[in-house]
Amino acid sequence: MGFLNKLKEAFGFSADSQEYLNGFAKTNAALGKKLRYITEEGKVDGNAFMEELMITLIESDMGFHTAEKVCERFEKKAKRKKMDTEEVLDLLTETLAEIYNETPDPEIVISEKGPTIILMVGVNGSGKTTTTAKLAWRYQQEGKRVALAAADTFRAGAIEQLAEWGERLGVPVIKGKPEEDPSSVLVEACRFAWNNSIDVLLCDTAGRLQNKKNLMAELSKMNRVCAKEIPGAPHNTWLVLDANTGQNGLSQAQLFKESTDLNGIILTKMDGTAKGGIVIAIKDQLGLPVRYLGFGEKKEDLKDFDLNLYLYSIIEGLGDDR
Ligand SMILES: Nc1nc2c(ncn2[C@@H]2O[C@H](COP(=O)(O)OP(=O)(O)OP(=O)(O)O)[C@@H](O)[C@H]2O)c(=O)[nH]1
Ligand SMILES: [Mg+2]
Repeated sequence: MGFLNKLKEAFGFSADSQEYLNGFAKTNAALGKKLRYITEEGKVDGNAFMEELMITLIESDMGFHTAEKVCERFEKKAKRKKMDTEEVLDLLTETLAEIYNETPDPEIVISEKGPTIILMVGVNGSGKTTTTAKLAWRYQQEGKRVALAAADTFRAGAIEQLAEWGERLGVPVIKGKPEEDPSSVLVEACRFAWNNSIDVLLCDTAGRLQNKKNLMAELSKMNRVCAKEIPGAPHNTWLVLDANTGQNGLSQAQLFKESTDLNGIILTKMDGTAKGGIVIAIKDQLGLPVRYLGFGEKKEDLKDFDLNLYLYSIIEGLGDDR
């Protein structure tokens, strides 16, 4: 059985299949459908095909280095065999999976004793606050006791934005005052979580643009105060990235990675972009796992990242024009 057929089976059984198909429709048009077109029309011979493949991968935002790696691996596996469209797409999908799986994704850290603290970081407008709320809802669905820390004391209206979500979801929100030191909000939130047997404390932070030195100083202070309150905290620090920012997002991720101990990426606004290739670039270039994908603005629109669903959606997609 071909690789894509195996994925198709997994796909049929998943509850998230439709969201993935819709969310990745644009990437599928720019990547899977385009490659199908190139191979079906017999427009290209070996070298020209490799060039087209490289361009298509770069256009899907896989970035130059990762795209080059994919092409090299693909060429090596193909061994100049004449392949039909299905075989080309099959081999390509297998190559992408191999590159993603080169380093295993570590598990999400759950605190053994006391609340699990999750810090949400990222530049402004990336979707931190919305994603914090979506995660709160997800953990609630799992029967966990959740609290939120509104540690964005920088942007006007940020505290109210999170407080509104808290009210809608029925989740307590520990609020700071505008311009208060975000670290002092975190201390208060950690104490609240500890004293109220909270399972998961999600901390929304400010998305101000800053240089590496200031970012490092702010994040290391937040880390220090959390660790003082709760052993091992923050247990997870997740970078929220707007998928539309593409390669620019990758440099943002690099800056955050150098500034703090990131252990996951959340890609938001996947629903509006053809740049789905960024997932492979992030894993390949930064070695960081993609934890969740944001497919919309509602609380239900956050899905676990699943490599099989992702690959099937970007390469095969809805298949409606076949
Ligand atoms: N379509 C879509 N919109 C999203 C998604 N995630 C967030 N948004 C929207 O993006 C906008 C910014 O989201 P916020 O959650 O406020 O972003 P933020 O990172 O907290 O922004 P700052 O607090 O200013 O740093 C809002 O209008 C959200 O509704 C997503 O997955 N898909
Ligand atoms: Mg925010």
